Amino acid sequence: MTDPRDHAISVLKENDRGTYTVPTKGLYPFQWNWDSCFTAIGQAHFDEDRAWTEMETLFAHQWDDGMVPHIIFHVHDDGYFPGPDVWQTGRAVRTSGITQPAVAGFALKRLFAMSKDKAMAARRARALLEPIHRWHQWFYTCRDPGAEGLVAIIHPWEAGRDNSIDWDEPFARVPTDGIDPYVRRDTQHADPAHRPTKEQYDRYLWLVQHFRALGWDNNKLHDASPFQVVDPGFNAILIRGCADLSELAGELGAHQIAAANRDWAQKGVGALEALWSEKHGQYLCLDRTTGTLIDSASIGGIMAVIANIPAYRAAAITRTIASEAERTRYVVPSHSLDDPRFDAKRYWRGPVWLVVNYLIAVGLKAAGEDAMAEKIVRSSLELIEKSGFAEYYDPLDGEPLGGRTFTWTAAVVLEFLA
Ligand code: 9WN
Repeated sequence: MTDPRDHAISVLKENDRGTYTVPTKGLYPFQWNWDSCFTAIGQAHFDEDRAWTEMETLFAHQWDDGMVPHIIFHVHDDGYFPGPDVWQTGRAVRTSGITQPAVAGFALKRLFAMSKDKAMAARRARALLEPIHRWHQWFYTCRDPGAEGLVAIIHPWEAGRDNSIDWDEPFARVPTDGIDPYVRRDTQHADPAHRPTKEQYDRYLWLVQHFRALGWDNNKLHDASPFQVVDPGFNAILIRGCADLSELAGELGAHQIAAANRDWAQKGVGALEALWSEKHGQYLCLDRTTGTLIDSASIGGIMAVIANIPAYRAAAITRTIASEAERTRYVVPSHSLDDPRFDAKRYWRGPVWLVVNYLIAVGLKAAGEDAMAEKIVRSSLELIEKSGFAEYYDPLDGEPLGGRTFTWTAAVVLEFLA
């Protein structure tokens, strides 16, 4: 194999479409929200200007209400389903109608910290402060109507962990009647045994049609959704995004943005406590429609270390990862091996995702858990040496799974090597 750094850069360049980057050719031919934020961090290692452009393109497609969509369909491509004709969100440049984890605040601060051209960075960062702030505000207005300090996702695709075991219970309440006939494309690019099931796709589609019938009106969608889940990982990313945006805004003189985001971050960290499970040694998802914690120990409750959680919580999470590591060759599996539903090869039900490893390693390092952070970085680099820049990997044997030549995998490898 060529030098991993050179290889990672070549993957990012291969998937670069000029002003945005596709996650991988074929399987995902458009721009995805959280992928783009990680991509920008990767690009900042070799092309600062291009890194800022990646973020700017994403925010150029922000909705008027503040939402930043999970997919931007810049070009026509039948290779992906569901495409813009299914979403029908009525935007000039077509987009999906749901969002994804709010990595942007974290990415912005990281880009600014890495920048060599500080004058350019300050100018471009300043222009992004307000849009990112508006997105955070949208979350706390539209997805936290009870002002609890935690937001709900209303579709599994929003979490970015599409078929996680976390959703099995609440997802069972989503009907499948009346969905339009459809043909999946993902299973033509990747092994169907490593992707979500047809039953899950039926429910994904039912929710899309339901929201579409409500005209994608975010004043209505949360309450009208039969699926409302408070995911600790999703919230932790948002909380970290608020904290980072607050710091950077303060540094750049945007004091109102700094204050509002500091408040959201503080309230969010406090509210996360209600999701802690002593039994599992990690956070769990909350089903907002029933008010109960979901008994499912996934990576969602581990990547919560990216928020500034108390050190004793980070220490407990480290012990939980260590216990999983005794039974897997590579860390961190996306679901606990204690759970009979664990599946080493099926997407978010067991495989290792390097982008999640990155968030966990960053969080653990900040909490002083250096040894585990380093173990995660080592394991990640072993995976790319053995199996290349895959979308995800079997934690037991390291088999590469899903798409190949994968953008965000390459992006975080540049961070691991830095
Ligand atoms: C649906 C692009 C995206 C990631 C998600 C991942 C997968 C899409 C899909 O690919 O989701 O958004 O069609 O499977 O689950 O996290 O952003 O890489």
